[in-house]
Amino acid sequence: MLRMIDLRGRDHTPAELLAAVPRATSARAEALLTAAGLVADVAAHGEAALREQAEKFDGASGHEIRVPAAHLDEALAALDPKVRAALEEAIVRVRAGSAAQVPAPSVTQLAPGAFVHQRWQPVRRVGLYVPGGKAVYPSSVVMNVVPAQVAGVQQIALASPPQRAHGGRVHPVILAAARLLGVDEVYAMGGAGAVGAFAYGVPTLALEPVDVVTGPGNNFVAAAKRAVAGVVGTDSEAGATEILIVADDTADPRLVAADLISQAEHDEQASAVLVTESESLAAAVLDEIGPLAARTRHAERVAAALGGPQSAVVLVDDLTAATAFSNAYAPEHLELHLSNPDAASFVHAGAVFVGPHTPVSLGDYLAGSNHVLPTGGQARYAAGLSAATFLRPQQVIEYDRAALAEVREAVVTLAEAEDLPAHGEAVQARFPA
Ligand code: HSO
Ligand code: ZN
Repeated sequence: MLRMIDLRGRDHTPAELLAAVPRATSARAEALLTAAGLVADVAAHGEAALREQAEKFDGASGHEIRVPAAHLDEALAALDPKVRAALEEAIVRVRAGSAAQVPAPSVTQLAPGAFVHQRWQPVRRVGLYVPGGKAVYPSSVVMNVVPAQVAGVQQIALASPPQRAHGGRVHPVILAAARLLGVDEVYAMGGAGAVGAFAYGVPTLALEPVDVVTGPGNNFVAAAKRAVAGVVGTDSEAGATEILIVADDTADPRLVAADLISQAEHDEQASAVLVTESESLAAAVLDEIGPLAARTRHAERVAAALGGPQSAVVLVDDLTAATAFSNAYAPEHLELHLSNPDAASFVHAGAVFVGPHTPVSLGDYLAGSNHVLPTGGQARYAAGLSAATFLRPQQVIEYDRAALAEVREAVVTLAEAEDLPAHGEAVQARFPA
């Protein structure tokens, strides 16, 4: 089960901290080669390549790739009313949380008659990918579609793999969630090929190329997003789930154990890490987690994730050392179970969950935050999926004659310094002698 690492007694560099609890690695370079091949195939051969790949990877053939409206309607009609109500609650909350992510436009007046406006332009058309392999996540439909809608994206297309068990259709709960959100352009296509189809378009399906592709996926989907960089925008990569909990001896070990298990449930590669200065809490969590993990439905997967080198209980000297560990690790999810939590000092985390009543699984579904978050330490520089993912800041500049006159000499001077005299002359042309 979970191993214990004792880092007490001396300071550690961020690199040493990372080496103590190494993340599960993925065969990146290999996946990139494969994914680039699949993307190129779809770019060159369109629908035929998609069908070939569906047969090979999803065991589906003869299916309708562009999902007919009737299938979406049917799926929503068949949706369990309880699931529908829960999804509707999630949509309301995530919509409110996403609206707060839209920055207000601004105007800066630099001098009389000199203005720089900053406005936020939505991308026109996006392709959202919803995985359909090991797990089927209608919540990910909500987390992708809602921020795009809030940002003002005009066209939203969605792709998810054809399911053999459903006659080559997209999973019905995914279809129902799309329909609930008013998304009617849905494709039964998966993996790297789907990313390629979004990036390059597929004429026989009337699938127009998109401007941005987002969404979680396996290694090959992540690699495909890299392969199409420069053709379309993409969001940051969301890989195997991670939870890091910083706790002191006021924490409830049962809740800490339950939350570690909740994210371990996703994947054998998931990371679950507890960092604490309290020996008694560490011992209590280790006592709780074994029996709890054994009783859970996906006990095997959970045991693999908790037993892997990527998961551990880490003993540190004090809260400062715990904070340093967390900031070095930059987890996807950070939970604080502390008597006096100071979320502000935890600067590197995809999202921070504060207090005993805020489990990560709340955020996975309907806290009102987004669950597509940077993993693998990318939280040091990358953000989770948000309305901002679909917005581009654009500056609009307007000077009047007097304002230009004021800086005329400075522009000419810099233009001369760069040996670009025509730049200066363009300004001088506004002031004929
Ligand atoms: N914890 C996952 C998201 C998710 N959980 C979807 C349940 N469904 C990655 O943040
Ligand atoms: Zn989850």
